[in-house]
Amino acid sequence: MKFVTALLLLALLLAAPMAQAERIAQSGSFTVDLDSIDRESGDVVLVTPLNILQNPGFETGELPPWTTNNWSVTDADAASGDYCAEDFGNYWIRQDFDAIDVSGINSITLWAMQPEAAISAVDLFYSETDFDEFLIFPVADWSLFDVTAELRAAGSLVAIRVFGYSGGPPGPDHTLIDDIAIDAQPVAAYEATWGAVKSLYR
Ligand SMILES: [Ca+2]
Repeated sequence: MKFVTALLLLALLLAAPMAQAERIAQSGSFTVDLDSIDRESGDVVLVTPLNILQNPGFETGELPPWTTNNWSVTDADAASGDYCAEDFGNYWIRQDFDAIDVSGINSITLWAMQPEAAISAVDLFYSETDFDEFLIFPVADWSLFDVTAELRAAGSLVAIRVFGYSGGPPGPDHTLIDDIAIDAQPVAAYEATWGAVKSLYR
């Protein structure tokens, strides 16, 4: 009996966060909290996109709002879409954003590739001057790096910065990145009343 109770408790503990994470769904340009759907009236709560970064996959074909001291956008070898960002040398690319409390951040991920399989430093900023720097190790194929564990337990994140590298093997010191994502808790944006629209057709 105790064993069954413990199993049930474990199942509940495991299911609770997963259920929460799975209740947000995307369809076309809509992101919706599934628990908010009123199937009678058609009312639903739309939520903001999860990624707080702008131009995360460089699909504008330009860098802004990313800033840099040498990176550029290229339409060769993108991880997804048509564009990615590339650099030759130990230079940085950075995006600043409205401060977000770390408790609201679900994950921080990026795609990276280096033909020479070298190193890439990543900085997470908590103020203009306060940041943590750590390394990821890109290889010659596009790979997904999850750096969520590098996030501090408390504080507010204000920027992310990624470096290329110089030195090592004799070839070009080439770094490419794409689809950088700081996924945050969705925030209810507004309530759409599709019921009112539907009633026009009855
Ligand atoms: Ca892209």
